[in-house]
Amino acid sequence: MEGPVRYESHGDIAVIRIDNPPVNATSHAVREGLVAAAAHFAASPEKVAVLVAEGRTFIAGADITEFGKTPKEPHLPDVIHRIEASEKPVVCVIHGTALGGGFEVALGCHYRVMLKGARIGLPEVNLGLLPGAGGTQRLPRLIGIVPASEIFTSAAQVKAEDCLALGIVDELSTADPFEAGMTFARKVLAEGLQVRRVSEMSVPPTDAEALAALKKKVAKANPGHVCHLRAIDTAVEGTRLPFAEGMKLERAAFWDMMQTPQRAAMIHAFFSERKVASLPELKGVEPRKLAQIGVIGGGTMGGGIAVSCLLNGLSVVLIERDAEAVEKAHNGIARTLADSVKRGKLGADARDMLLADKLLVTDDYARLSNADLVIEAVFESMEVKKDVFTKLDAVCKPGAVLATNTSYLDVDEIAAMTKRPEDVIGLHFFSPAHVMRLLEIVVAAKTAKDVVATGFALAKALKKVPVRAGVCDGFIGNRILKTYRTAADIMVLEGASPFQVDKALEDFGFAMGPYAVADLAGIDIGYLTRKRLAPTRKPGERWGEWGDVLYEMGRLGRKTGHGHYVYDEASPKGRPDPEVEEIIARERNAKGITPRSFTDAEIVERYMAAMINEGAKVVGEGIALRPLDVDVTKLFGYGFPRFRGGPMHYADAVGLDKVLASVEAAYQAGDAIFEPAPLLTKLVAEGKTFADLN
Ligand code: 3H9
Repeated sequence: MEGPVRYESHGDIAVIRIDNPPVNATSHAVREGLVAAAAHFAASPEKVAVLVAEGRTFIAGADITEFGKTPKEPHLPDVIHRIEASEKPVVCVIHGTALGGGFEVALGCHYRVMLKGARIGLPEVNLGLLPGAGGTQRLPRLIGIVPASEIFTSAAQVKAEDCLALGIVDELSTADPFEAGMTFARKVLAEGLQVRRVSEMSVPPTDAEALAALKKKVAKANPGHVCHLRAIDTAVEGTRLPFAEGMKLERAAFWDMMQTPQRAAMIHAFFSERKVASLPELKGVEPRKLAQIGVIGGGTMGGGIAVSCLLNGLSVVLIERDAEAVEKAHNGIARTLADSVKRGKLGADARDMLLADKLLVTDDYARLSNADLVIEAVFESMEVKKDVFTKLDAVCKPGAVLATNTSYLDVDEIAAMTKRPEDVIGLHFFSPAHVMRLLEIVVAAKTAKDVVATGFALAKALKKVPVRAGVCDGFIGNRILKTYRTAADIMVLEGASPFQVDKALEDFGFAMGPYAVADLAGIDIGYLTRKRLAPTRKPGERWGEWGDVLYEMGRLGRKTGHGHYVYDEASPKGRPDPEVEEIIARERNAKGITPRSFTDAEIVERYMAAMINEGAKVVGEGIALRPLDVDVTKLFGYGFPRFRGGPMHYADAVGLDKVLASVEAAYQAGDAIFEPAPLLTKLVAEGKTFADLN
C-alpha cells in the first residue's frame, strides 16, 4: 500500500502503520489509507491487527487544516466504523498523545494498549467544536456519561495510569509502540480474545446530581461558549438512542459547531499561536547558548522570571541591592516554589534541589560573569535602567545576551549605554511571569539576529508564546492598551458608568473589564502612567482624571478595599460605589459635558474600534509583523476572549468597513486617538481583510 498508511504481515498478525508527520493527523489520505487497510485485513489470513503510529505521537486528531473546506469522503466516523466492524480483533497502541479524532480511532479499536507517559484527550472544545467521530457516543458507553463529559468539556489530557483506572485502556506498556502491540496481539491469539465493540456496550448508570453539578460548573467556567454544553447534551441524548442514531445526532451537532464564528476564531488562535514562534527572518539562525540566566531585581517581576527559569531547568543568578533585599527576594522565590509544591506541580525534593543547586541570590554583580543571558527587571525608570546596563556591560562575558524587561521604555536608548548594542534586546514578561504565557520580544535597531533567535529559544524553553515587537512606547500590547483604556475613559466622561463599561466588556467575553483590572493592578499604576503620558498628549486628546482623585483619596483598588469598587467580606469581587459616580459627575460638570446614555453594544463597538484601529497602526508601522501577532499578544497577555480569535480576527468577522465607520465617527466627534489608521483605510479601499496580511 502506498501513502501514509502501510500494511505489513507478520505471520498471524497484521500491522497497520500510520506515518503522517508531524502529528499523524487523519488527513484525507490517512482516512483513505485506513479504509483500504481495514478492507485488506478483512480479506487477508492474518487473525489480529495492530494499529500503530510512527514518529513522536499516535494520531493527534482530525487534520485541522481541512476544516472550513468541503469535506471529502471517507469521513472519519465512517472510517472508525469500518475498523470497529471488523470481524477480527484490532488492537491499537497509544504513544505520545491520542487526541480528538485520534482518540476516537482508538475507541473504535477492540483493545487499547497505552505506553506509560502517553496521554489521551478530546480537546475539540478548544477549537470551538465537540468530538465528531464518536467521542460523545463511545466514551460514555465505555466509562459513563459524567466521567466522559468531564474529559471532553475540560479538554484535559488524561495520563496513562488514570486511563487504566477508568477502564479506557486495557494495558500499560513500557516497550516501544510496535513491540507493545505485537505482545498484546500474541496474547489475543493465545487467549482467543474476540472482537469487543464499544458501540455495543450499554451505558453505565448516570448520577443525575453529578451531571447537573458538572453542567453548572462547565457553564460557569466557559461563559460565551456554545460547544461545551452542546457536547454534554449530545452525549446524554445520543446514548438514549440506538448507537447509529446517536452518531447521527453527534454528526449534526458537530456540523452546527463547524459553522460558528467561534470555531473559526479558535482555529485562528490555534494556528496563530504556532505561527508567531517561527519567524521567517530567523530561518537557519542558530540561537546562542542558554544555561545560566541572570536576573536583575527580585521584586514581583524579577522573582517570577527567576521561578519560570528554575521550573524549566535553567539555573539562575539573581542580583539584588543589599543583604536585606537578597533575603527578601530569596524568600519570595521559595514561597512561589512552595506554592507549586502545594498545587502538585513540583515535588518537594525537586524544589529543595532547585533552591540549593540552581539558584543564587546575591548583591554581587561579578557573579554574573558566567551568565548566558541577563534579564533586567528593576524599577521602570530610564536612569535606573541605564545604570544597570552600564554595570552589566562591565561584568558580563562577551556574547552574553543583555535583556531589559521594560514595558514601554526605549530599548535603543538602553542599548546605547553599552559597548555591545547588538547583544541587547527587550524581553517583556507579563505578571505573574511564571504563569502568564506571553513574551514580547522587542527587537531594537542594532539587535543581532542570533540574539533575537536566543529570545525565541528562551521563550520555547520557558513554554511561553513569543511575539516579535518593534520599539515604540508600550510595544504592541501596552501601546494598544493605552488607546482602548482612553476610549473607555472617554465613554465614562460622556455618561457611561465604569461598572456598565466593565459589565458590557465582560459580557463580550473579557475575564474582567478595564476598571476591575485597574483596581486589581492598583490605581497608583494608572496614576503614574497618566503622569508619564501627560506631556505626550496630542491637542484634542481627552482622558479621564477621576483616577487621580481616587489616588489622592487613597482609594488604590483591591489592596486598600476601595477603588472603582468597594471590596469587603460581603462583596469580595467588588460592588459599585455611588461615591465614585459622584466624583465622575463632578469631572463631567467641570468639563461642561452633559452625560448621555450608552447601550452595551455601543460600548463594545467603540472599545473594539479603538483597539483594532491602534492594532492596524502597530501593524502598519511594522511594530507588529502581522495582524495575527496583535491577536496573539492580546489573547495571551491581556485576557482577550479566545473564542473571538483576537481583535484583528474579530475585525475581519465584523467587517473592516463597519469598523472604519465606527473609528471615523469617533474621530469626527473630536477624539484624536481615533485618527484612522492608514492601513485600515487602505484595506477597506482595496476590499481586503487583515487575514490577507497573515
Ligand atoms: C478533531 O479531531 C475533530 C474530531 O473529533 C472529529 C472529526 C470529524 N491538524 O503543537 P505543535 C501541526 S479536532 C493539523 O507545535 P507539540 C501544528 O500546526 C482536532 N495540524 O507540536 C504544527 O505545525 P507547524 C483535535 C496539526 O509537540 C505541528 O503540527 N486535536 C494538528 O507542541 C506541530 O504541532 C487537537 O486539537 C492537527 N490536528 O504538540 C490537537 N495538530 O510545525 C491539536 C498539530 O507547521 N494539536 N498540528 O507549526 C496539539 O494539541 C499539539 O499539536 C500536540 C503536539 C499536543 C499534538
